[in-house]
Amino acid sequence: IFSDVCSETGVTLSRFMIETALANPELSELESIFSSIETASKTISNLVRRSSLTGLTGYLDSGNINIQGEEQKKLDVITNDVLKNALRYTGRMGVLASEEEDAPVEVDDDIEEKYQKEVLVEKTRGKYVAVFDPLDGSSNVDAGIPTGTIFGIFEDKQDECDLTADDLDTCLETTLQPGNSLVASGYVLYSSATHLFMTLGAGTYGFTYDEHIGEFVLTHPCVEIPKRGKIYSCNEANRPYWDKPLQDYFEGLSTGTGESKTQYTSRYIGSMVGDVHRTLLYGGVFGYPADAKNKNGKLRLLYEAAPMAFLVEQAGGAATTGRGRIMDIEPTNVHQRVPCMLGSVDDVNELLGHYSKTSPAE
Ligand code: P6P
Repeated sequence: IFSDVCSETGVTLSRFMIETALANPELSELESIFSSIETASKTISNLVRRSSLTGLTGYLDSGNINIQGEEQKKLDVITNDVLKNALRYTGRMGVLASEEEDAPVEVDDDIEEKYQKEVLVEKTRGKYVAVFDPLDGSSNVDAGIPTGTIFGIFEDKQDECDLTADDLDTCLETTLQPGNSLVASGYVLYSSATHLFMTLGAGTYGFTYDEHIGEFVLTHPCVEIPKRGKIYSCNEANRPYWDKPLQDYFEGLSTGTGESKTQYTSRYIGSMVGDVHRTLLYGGVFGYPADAKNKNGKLRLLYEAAPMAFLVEQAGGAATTGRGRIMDIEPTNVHQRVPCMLGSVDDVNELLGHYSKTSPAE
C-alpha cells in the first residue's frame, strides 16, 4: 500500500499521505481528511498545553451533562467543535459521530443553513464517516496528565443523501460499522510530546509533532508491539468486581505465577490514549474489562475500543472483550460500551486462556 519513502523517518505526515495517495489512488480523499485531523490536532495540542493560562480548565459554567452522563469540561466542547469543523470542511465527510454528540451529525445540515442559497439541490455526502473522541481522558487535563484524541474513518454506506428520508436513520446506519470496516484509525497523544499514531490497514505508523517546523514527522515507522511485555495497565480498584478468570489472570501477573513466570509491574494513568501508547511501545496489556458494576466495561466501542484495536492489531498485537475479537463486534448503538483488553499478543492470549476454561455463560 505504501511506497518505500514511507518507511524513512523524517518524512512528514503530509508527504506520507501524498505518497500513499499516489501509490493508492482509491485512498486519495484520505489525504485531505488526515490534513484536517493534523490541523485540528495542532490546535487542540495548543489549547490543552495553555489551558491553565487561558482559563480553559474546569467545567462549563452551564454544568452541561453529555450523553455519557458526564459533566462537560470547557475543553470537551471546544475540542469537539475544532475537530468537527476541521473534518466537515474537507468536503469528504458524510457523517460525524462524537463522544460529545448525542447522535451522529449529518455534515451538510449545518453547512446548508449557513450557505442555503449556494447548496446544490442534489446534495451528495462525502465518501467517508468519522467517529471520534475529541479529548479522551479530559478529566485529567487540569492536572496536566496526558490526554488524547481518538478517531476512526469508515466509508459512508450511502452514496447519495436522500433529502426526504429521515437523515438520522441513514446517519445511524452508516455510523454503526464494525472495526473490521475501518478504513483508517488513529490517536493523537498530548503529553511530553504530541504524537499522532495511525493506520490505513497496512501497518501502524507514528509521527511526532516538531514545533520548529510545524509538521508531524515520521518517528515510528512500522510500529511492532513486543510479543509479550511486563506491564499491566487497568484500574485495580475494580478488582473485587471482576469475574474469576480475570482475577486469576491478574493474580498470575502480579505474583509472577503466570505463563511467563515474571512478576509484572502496574502502570495506569486513567487516560486511554496514554495507556495504549505506552502499551504499543513497551508491550504488555491494557484494559477496561467488564465488572459487576459495569457489565460492558467503560470504554466505548465505536470511537475508543475499535479504532485502538485496529492500531494494535496492525502493530502485531491483539484486542479482545475476553470472549471475542473487538474488531468483529457489530455496533447497535453509537455510544455502546464494550469490555476491552488489548496489547501484546502473548499477553492477550494468556488472558483468553483463562476465559476458555469457562463456559460463555459464566
Ligand atoms: P477510570 C477516560 O474517561 C476514559 O474513558 C479512558 O480514557 C480511560 O482509560 C478510562 O476512562 C479511565 O476510567 O474508571 O479508571 O477512571
